[in-house]
Amino acid sequence: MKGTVLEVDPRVRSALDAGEPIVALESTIVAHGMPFPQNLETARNLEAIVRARGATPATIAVLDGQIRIGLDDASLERLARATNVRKLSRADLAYAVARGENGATTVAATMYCAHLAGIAVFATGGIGGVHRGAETTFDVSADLYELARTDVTVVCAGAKALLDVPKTLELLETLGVPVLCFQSDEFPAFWSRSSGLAAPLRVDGVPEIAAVVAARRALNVSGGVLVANPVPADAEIPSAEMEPLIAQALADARDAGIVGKRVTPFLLGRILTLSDGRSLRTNVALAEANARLAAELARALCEGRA
Ligand code: PSU
Ligand code: MN
Repeated sequence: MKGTVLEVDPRVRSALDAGEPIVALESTIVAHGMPFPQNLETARNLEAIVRARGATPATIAVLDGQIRIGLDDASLERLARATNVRKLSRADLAYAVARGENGATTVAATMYCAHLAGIAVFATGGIGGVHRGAETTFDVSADLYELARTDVTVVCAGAKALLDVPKTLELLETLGVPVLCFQSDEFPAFWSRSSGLAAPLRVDGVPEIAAVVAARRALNVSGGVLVANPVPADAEIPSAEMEPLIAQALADARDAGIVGKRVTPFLLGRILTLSDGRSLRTNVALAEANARLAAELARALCEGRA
């Protein structure tokens, strides 16, 4: 079964066989999270950053019903230009495979596929979380539940401030997901370095993160680890500046009757427009910083096992 649906890029295959460091990258950020051509430029840049740090990138997506672990440049471009790509979380993955469709994988689905392929580290922008108003809508991202069950370390810039960040942290704790805040006493809020919420756990160096991952393995604790890496200071948008834009975007989503899977892409798109593109530059900068940190972590984990 694995052989028929998992199509591993030759460069990723050889890195896996040699036990070399690999960093998984998601494709929803390419297909639904950023406009063309910045999405393609960013996707290429993230791969280059991972390579420059001595690891092999593996962007994950579903193309013609095949789960692709690592994309060649033509496939990356196809994904970035396509307009009819399904957003795939855990619930949708097999459906897209069965029908031979194209799909972009969210954090949840990318984690699952990375794990199937034997990849332990994954870099993204922000994770999904508990939406504001979840007490009535029940809108909670499947990303949180995937983190609870799948053994992959996810490097992100925290959870977007348009979510209910305190509830997101509470649920992560309940689900047994360690949240390691990198060089910070606060959990970062994606566009902003601070959320006003204390870091559940703090780490200051890559070897410390690797040690936590190794200790979890030794203790046989299953599930993912979340590393929260604050956006670089020169690219951040302070939360006081973000909050009115978020409020406007949420009101627009409500007025337009946006629900379900469309909520996150809609809000990101509105915020991009309302911030005159500033939020996109921040999004790119934090994704790049996460790719760097993830590559260093992948290397440290490989060295630790050698
Ligand atoms: N954060 C971004 N851009 C994105 C996403 C998050 O800056 O495109 C995507 C990720 O793929 C994440 C998904 O897994 O949104 C969460 O969607 P939902 O809330 O529908 O679970
Ligand atoms: Mn949702």
